[in-house]
Amino acid sequence: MTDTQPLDDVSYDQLRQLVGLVDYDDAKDPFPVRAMDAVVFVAGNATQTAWFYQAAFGMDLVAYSGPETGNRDHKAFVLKSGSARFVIKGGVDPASPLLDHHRRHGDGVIDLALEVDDVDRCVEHARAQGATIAEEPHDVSDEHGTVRRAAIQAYGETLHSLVDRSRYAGPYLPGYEARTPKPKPEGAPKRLFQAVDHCVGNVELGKMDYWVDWYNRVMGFVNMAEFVGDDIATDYSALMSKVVSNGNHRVKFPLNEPAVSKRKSQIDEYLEFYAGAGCQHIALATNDILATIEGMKAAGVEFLDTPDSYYEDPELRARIGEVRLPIEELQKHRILVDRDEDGYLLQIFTKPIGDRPTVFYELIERHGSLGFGKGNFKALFEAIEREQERRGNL
Ligand code: TYF
Ligand code: FE
Repeated sequence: MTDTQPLDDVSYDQLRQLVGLVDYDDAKDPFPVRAMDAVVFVAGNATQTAWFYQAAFGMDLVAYSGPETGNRDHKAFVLKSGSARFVIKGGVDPASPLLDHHRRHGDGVIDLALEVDDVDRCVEHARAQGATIAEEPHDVSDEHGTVRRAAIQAYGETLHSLVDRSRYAGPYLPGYEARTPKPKPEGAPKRLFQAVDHCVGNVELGKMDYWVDWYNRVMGFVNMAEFVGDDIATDYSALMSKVVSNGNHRVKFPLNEPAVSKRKSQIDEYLEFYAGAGCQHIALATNDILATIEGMKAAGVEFLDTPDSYYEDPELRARIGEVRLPIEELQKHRILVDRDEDGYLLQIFTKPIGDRPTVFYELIERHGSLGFGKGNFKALFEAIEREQERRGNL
């Protein structure tokens, strides 16, 4: 498997910096994963949600499936930004299973689809490790070629589709028709982000280690160094967190569980409103976080606030040292900074983007750091709790 192949017009070297890749030889990997294939969402109104991702996240509509293309069950919009692909689905037929899913969970992620070279080999390994196979390996074909796919059941009702598109030249999957993206307004950046950096799962109390072990065994994922342990959990975070990733860190899945604390954990709020375990946030990698935030803010996207005291703290200033942007600029946009032994990162978080207080986004600009912003956990969790309080859920 050539892990150095470029994804669309984002080169391997750009990705290395954007999402923090490490060198890795997957010759002995029982379940080699190339990249995220897509983040698949269900929305109460996919037609309008697809519009949101174009207008506010600057994504390009590249493919479509729906009643007009012979799909009577649902509409599906395929959106791209660099190497990141989102698919937004919404039920059309009143009997569509997507509508039942939406009734239970609201807008959310139904599938974190993974691109693999050998679907059958991955499924056999997963089966031997006791995973539930939601969809057995099979071919789907059209005039553009053949895709081999399968799906594994992960936390809650979340799936991991496994997709081998090496024999396929169509715009997404068989059954989808290509769409020509709308031209961008004059002067608008080509795109607001280039890649999916990580996708976080919230699981029930006491289940984090089960799912870490599941990713280790079933998908051969390795544990990353960054985590929120007992010590931090009881002090202020109200959550515990561990991170698993594929060998070269292209695919990173942090997993959170609520911690028992004085107040209701933000993870409990999610589990209550999502009605179970599910994907909590998706981090999008950008090489110009300022332009990304400005573009999204202009379209009405709301970000978490960070108090001025964060930027005025001399300890923070000493710890972060020199970064690409002046501190005044970071403060103006409430951008968080963290530095570790490998480098630094800039990050910011949106408020939940739907009606339920569940799914939100992170924007991350990495400069060497392979972490997740551990130094910002306190400021971030306090900001999340302020929002939780405004919703009356603390
Ligand atoms: O993905 C991460 O680990 C960071 C921090 O509920 C984080 O983005 C962790 C848990 C959480 C929100 C953010
Ligand atoms: Fe994150």
